[in-house]
Amino acid sequence: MTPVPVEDAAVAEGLVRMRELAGALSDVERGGAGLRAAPRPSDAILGLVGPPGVGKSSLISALVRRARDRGERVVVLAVDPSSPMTGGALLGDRIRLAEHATDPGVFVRSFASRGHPGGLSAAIPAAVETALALGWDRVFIEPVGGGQNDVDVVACADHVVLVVSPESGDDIQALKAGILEMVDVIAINKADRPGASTLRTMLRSQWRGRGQGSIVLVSAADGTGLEDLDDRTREVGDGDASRRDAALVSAVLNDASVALRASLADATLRSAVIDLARAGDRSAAIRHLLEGARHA
Ligand SMILES: Nc1nc2c(ncn2[C@@H]2O[C@H](COP(=O)(O)OP(=O)(O)OP(=O)(O)O)[C@@H](O)[C@H]2O)c(=O)[nH]1
Ligand SMILES: [Mg+2]
Repeated sequence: MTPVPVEDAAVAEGLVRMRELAGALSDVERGGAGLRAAPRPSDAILGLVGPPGVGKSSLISALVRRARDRGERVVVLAVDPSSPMTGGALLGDRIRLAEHATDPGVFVRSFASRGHPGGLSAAIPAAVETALALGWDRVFIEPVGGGQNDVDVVACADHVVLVVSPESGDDIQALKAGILEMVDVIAINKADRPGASTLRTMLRSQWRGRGQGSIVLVSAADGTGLEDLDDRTREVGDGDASRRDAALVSAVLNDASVALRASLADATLRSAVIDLARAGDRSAAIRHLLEGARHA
């Protein structure tokens, strides 16, 4: 291989750090435990969740720009549920983040859950901790495909922003139940388009129990509100433990359901569970299933 010429030592050091992180993340992706960060700031991990096309990647790109201006080294993880349907979305993420492609202080990785023993909820924290342990300052996470991925991201992020846009009215109704209670800030992106303030009014009434100031109007396109959003996502506080606990419980329940479903691949267990359920004894069926899964 021809050596890559680099103009100065700082760039060379940056490339070495990138390679180190790339290798460590590949290890995590293969099911490795990863590294554990020493005590770290409680605002290092930012998750951006929300319906497709609302501008999550564009906002991340803008927030990355601000972080770079502060001298922080940044990792962006696009979390891929490994469905063939998401190929286009990941390509879109790459394009949105292209302005940072030659910056050795920005590492972008699409993180696939395929084959990971614990599913996404185990892979994401390991990847994030590994990045922080290797000295990267901030991690942005964008789940692709929503649903359970959103919850898994909420469970490991210090701050979570729900991104919506004036066009996403229907998608907001369809958000995974409870996700609204799990986010710290709602960013209404594309505020340069009509309908943003109407949406804010609607969300204010829907999003009870939170400070109304936590709904911000932003535009990744013209820069409106970015400073405000950046400040809110870096406010160091105690963190909302209840929010994270709720997401963790939801993530564990999801993993449990995946594991129970997998254990039903055993034909004997499956027919025993069906027999009990058919006989009307649902709780016996559940007990039998749990017991069977434990020995699987
Ligand atoms: N008008 C306007 N368009 C925007 C803004 N932010 C993003 N867009 C556009 O919205 C489209 C989707 O942006 P992305 O950043 O890819 O959105 P996303 O939420 O990451 O999309 P997925 O990853 O596919 O779910 C792109 O065409 C962007 O150029 C904004 O503030 N204003
Ligand atoms: Mg995106």
